[in-house]
Amino acid sequence: MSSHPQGPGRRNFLKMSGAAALGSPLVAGGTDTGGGASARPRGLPPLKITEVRVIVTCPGRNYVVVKILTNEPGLYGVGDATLNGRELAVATALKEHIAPLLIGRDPEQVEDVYQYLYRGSYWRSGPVQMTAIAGVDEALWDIKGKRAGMPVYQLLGGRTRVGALAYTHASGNEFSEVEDAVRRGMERSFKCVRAQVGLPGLAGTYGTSVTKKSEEHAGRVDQQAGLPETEIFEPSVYLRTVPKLFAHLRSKLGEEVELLHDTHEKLGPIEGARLARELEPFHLFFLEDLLRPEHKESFRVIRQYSTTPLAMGELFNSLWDCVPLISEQLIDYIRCDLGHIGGITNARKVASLAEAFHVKTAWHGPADVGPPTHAASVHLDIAIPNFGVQEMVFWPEATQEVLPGAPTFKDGYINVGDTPGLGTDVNEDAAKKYPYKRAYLPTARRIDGSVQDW
Ligand code: CS2
Ligand code: MG
Repeated sequence: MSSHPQGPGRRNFLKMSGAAALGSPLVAGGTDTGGGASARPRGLPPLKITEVRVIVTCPGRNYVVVKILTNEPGLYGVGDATLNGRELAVATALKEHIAPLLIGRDPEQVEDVYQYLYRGSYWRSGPVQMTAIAGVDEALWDIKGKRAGMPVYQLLGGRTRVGALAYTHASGNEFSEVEDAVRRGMERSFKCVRAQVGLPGLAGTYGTSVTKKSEEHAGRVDQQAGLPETEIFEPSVYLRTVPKLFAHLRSKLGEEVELLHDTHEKLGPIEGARLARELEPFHLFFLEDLLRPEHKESFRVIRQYSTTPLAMGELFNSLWDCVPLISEQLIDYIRCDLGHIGGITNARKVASLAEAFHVKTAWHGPADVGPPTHAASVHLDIAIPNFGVQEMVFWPEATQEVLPGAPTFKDGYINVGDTPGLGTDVNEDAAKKYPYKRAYLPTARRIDGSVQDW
């Protein structure tokens, strides 16, 4: 690798190449070691990435953590690169392909690193690559914040709100169980609760085949061993059941609590339209992921029939995945996962695109992405003008031990403090106590045995 073109070395290089005279950024053949930003403005010494550590750990469930170290003693950043059920694919991409590209680079050139990793690999997008990039991106924003002595939300423009309106999960196999779970959420001060119910006669369905504590940990923390479970799903049973659940909840809980529901990409367009229409009287905050991510144009069918607010996006991996739904105003909430769409650098572009089309954000925030991604989401939530709602979880003790500093919850809002950077960290010694366990997401089939989206 040639020397890094920052500081005096870079100035000499520009003189030699004549690029300085043209005022143009660095353009030269040979090894790419960094972008073309001008000389360091604040008189700070040049910063270089010296090491990239990829830490795989399972404090209750698997997490992939990226720790980026610099030549400034003690200055490092931490990001989360967890992709549920495909953790080692991301860890390998990071270790084998991405880490070598980062050594010697200026960690402050966050956008340039993002562009270089996204477009520079030629093979672009996809969940594995974009989760790996997100881990790097979060770590770089963390470094930038620490170096500036500011929390990341300050670097994004400063606070626009006191905290981020949060939602929790409630589920059960009977309507009364779901009702009790929503009540527990409300007692805990949540103003918004997502409600999921089991389907009569079918073994488990998304969001319900979990322990009674599901609303607290919002994930399959107890179900991550061995090979994937298979759930059974039938659209007709689902379509008959869900409107009755919300009729029950509204009659018992009144109008005030905001209710949400996640279809988890299971329906076809006319089924989705029927559900959205039948749920209208119950005034959902939003109805999430009605259709598979491939079928963006089919959201037109749903819009034609219903005024139920729609959310979509946790399976999107690029800015361009979001463009059709946002620019045609086919959804009301874009809910990409910062950890799967390349981190803060890309998500803030998604948010700005959405702002121009009356679309709000609702970043994905389940237990299967780690605390640094949750923190990154909240830093963005409290800095942008078009924030909608933030999905959140409470972390088990073991996760807090390994990945301390997650955002905090109070009076219905999730928040980050004023610690410079993202505010999250990794305890590498504690991480070693919890080795990786192979784990899969569940899969699903129809009653006739054919494959169904889970
Ligand atoms: C989800 C997730 O939180 C949500 O809205 O749809 O629970 C999703 O199933 C998981 O993140 C998959 O790993
Ligand atoms: Mg979802």
